[in-house]
Amino acid sequence: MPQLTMVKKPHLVKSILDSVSKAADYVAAEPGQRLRLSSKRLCIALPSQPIEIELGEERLHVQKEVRCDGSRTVDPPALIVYNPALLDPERINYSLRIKPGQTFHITHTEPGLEHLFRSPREAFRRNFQLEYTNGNLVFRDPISELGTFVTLLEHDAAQSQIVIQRQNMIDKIALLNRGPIKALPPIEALNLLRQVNDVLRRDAFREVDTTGTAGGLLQLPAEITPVLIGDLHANIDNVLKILSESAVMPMLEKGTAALVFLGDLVHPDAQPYDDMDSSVLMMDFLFKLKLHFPNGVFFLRGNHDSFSVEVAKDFIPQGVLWRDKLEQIRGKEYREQMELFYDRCPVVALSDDFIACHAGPPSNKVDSNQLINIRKFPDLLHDLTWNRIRRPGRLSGYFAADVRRFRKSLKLDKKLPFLVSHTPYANTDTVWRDVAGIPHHHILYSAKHDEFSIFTRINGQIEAQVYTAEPLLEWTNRRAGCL
Ligand SMILES: [Mn+2]
Repeated sequence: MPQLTMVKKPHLVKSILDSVSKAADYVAAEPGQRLRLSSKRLCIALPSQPIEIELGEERLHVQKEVRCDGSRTVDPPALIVYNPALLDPERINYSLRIKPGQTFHITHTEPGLEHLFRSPREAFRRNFQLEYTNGNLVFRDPISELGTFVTLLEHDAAQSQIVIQRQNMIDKIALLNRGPIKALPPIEALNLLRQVNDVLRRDAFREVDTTGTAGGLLQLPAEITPVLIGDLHANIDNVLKILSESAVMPMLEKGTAALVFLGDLVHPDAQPYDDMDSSVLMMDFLFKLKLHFPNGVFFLRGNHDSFSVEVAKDFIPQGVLWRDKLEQIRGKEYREQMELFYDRCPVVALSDDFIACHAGPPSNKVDSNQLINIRKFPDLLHDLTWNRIRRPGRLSGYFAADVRRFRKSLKLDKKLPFLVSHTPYANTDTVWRDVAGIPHHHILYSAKHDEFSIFTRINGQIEAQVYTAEPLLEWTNRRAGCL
């Protein structure tokens, strides 16, 4: 009813005007209209279309973040910022999220921001800011003589290139899995795991130990882009999110990227802790992935990748429950094969620009020969998969000197980034750079259900990428039914 709209509009404008500072110009932007940022602030109600920001030669797109199915992620939605010119099927691109209440400020001090631009120095000459509050976008560029323009694009955010690319990737995943992702029948599951264990015996990029089996050290060639994934704790949605993002799938297909899981693939870290079905689903899917990309998928061992009685959460003995569950649904041989799988997992990953393991540095000197022959050194294995960083209020745990010794004893550069998962350092965030003041030591966590982080190589640099979590299993399986 047009009359209703006519009556409502002034109120809408008024409420928006009330909610922003008087210094801002409220603009009812029309699609296609190119607005020049003057020294004043420019305010636009969050539109359903992406907005293009022109900063000289550089273009950024800002849009509300939508899921693969077009629905919004959270309410109010986060914004995603990316450079459409850098969306490339050959390399992983960087994107950034702005949550309600946050301000996006283009400045060289913001970690990772340079990866949004082809020539970041040019972009950093400006002082561009985007404030996202109360459903409004407030743009500001005090250095206006350089000419900064804002254009509302014609298409809906759900039809943007970045969303369509992700939908195509989900279709690829469904094809790879040959149908919906669900727990396999027992015989099929056993055959799959046996094949994976065969691959692991002579796994790529791992020098063999004295028994002739692939050793505990994964040495990833420098030309392969690593995608380092922290604890997942049976959160399959986050695996699907990582695989659907950017050029991960095309690069896996070409052999130019590799997934390196930093352990703790199983056992939920949120209630119900005793649910083992999600862990069964996770392993079935990851094993298929490993067989599909034998040289592109690697599982470092975590403390939860075990049937140990030591493994418990809130007094729930997840290790024992996991063993019993597998024996109950898949039989004794499957359980034994899973034990063999854990035994054959590497423990440390190394490349030219990072070293990574599940938990933390060992408490003693170590050389690469010991890492390769880790099965002979159970204490070393325990350290690398169980150690925790020393946190406020705790007396035990590793600290800066242990990290230094770890690098030094392996003759590594003292600035080589050392990445672990295992211990979320705080309740907020999912990545902690230079954690506890330890230089070049970072913790990432990939199991949370609202957001999570990975590390990857962007423009030749190991960098964290934060993603908003998204329930993708259902969408993937729905797409699988359509293919
Ligand atoms: Mn752990």
